[in-house]
Amino acid sequence: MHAKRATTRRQVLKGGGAALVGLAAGAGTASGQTLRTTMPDNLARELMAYGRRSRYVETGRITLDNKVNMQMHGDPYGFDALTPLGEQMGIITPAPLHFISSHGDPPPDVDPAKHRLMIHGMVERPLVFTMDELKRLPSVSRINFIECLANRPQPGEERTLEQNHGLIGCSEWTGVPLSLLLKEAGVKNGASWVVGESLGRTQQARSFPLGKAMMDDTLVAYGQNGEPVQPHNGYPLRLVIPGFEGKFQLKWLRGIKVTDQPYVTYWEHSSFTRRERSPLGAYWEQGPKSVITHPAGGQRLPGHGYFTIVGFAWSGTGAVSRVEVSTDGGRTWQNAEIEGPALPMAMTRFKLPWTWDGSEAVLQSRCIDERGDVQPTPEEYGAFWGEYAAPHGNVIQPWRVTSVGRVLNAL
Ligand SMILES: Nc1nc2c(c(=O)[nH]1)N[C@H]1C(S)=C(S)[C@@H](COP(=O)(O)O)O[C@H]1N2
Ligand SMILES: [Mo]
Repeated sequence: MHAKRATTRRQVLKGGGAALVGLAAGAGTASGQTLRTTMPDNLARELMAYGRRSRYVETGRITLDNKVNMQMHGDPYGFDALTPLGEQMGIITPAPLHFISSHGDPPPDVDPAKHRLMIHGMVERPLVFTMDELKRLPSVSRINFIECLANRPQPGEERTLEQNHGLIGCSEWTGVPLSLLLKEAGVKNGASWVVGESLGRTQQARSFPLGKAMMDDTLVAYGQNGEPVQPHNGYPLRLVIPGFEGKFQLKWLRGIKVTDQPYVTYWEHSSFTRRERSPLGAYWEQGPKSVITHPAGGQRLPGHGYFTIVGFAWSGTGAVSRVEVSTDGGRTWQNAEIEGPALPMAMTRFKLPWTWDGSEAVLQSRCIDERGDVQPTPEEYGAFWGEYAAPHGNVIQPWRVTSVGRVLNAL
């Protein structure tokens, strides 16, 4: 058993792994590492009831100040923070690192014992649920991304990966299908929309089509990655509407009103609407999109040689079927390898080995989803939407690696 493993490793280093030579520090120099060391006792105890990261890990969300919020949403009172995408491993965004996009006010401070969800409006039997009652119903767990529609890459050499793409996160959400609650309440004939209503100082509401609410993927979620949804992400209850723009996925959910028209509430039209293409200005589903997260804008390569290009792809209409990567500014494209599952409406990880020869290079990726939709170039996108800064900037993101290893936004 041991002998076999050793052979395999030797083969890798000798054969296909030739490119890797020069990466490792060299045998016999596990430099600086102390073998017999322990964490202080009290720290070790502290980490037992509820774990924390190693004290050497400092990855954090990139919080945006109110000036940026003012520019982004015209809202000086919002709470917004970006997912540190460049540090994410695998497809799940740890809940403490999931981006935050909140308008108007901080999260409400909700006692779950007092929380209620009301299903009302055009229904036969209005219903009120406690959290305990919701948890008694059959639950569903699903891995889905949530992306803010303001997540669009913008030009500017210095713009980083996170500045252009950090308003996305992917969690395993656990809850009850909204359709189950609506069926229980009995939707009346003529109903066509639902309006989600939230707690909080500004008591925001969002309208979305009843058709999506009745699909079994729309959840009233109380769980995020195996524990209660975090306060900034909607504790104790939020809507998860897979594939739809983030703005619909209401946090701190307290009501679902069934109606025969969209309400176009203040928070729906103030910072989100573009009336050119649809009356609500909504595009609903996020288009096929991808981004290389290493090497990516704001990063620096330590020197030439072997690298693994990694990134994420996703689509609001289903699963990612293929990701192509170009390392020569879009002249040629190669199929990237999908790492881990490619789930519908979930972040999907891709990778491609790359040896950087030290000369300037432009790296980019494009996503093809299961419907066959292809992530557009900025030119294709502009031709369709009429303006580059239209909603859903799902354009291809090129990164330029300079000869000294700086990685710059090449849009
Ligand atoms: N009640 C309430 N729900 C809300 C918002 C809000 O400001 N208030 N922001 C919306 C927007 S614009 C987005 S992009 C998503 C972001 O979800 P997250 O903060 O959990 O990442 O929540 C949506 N739900
Ligand atoms: Mo958002």
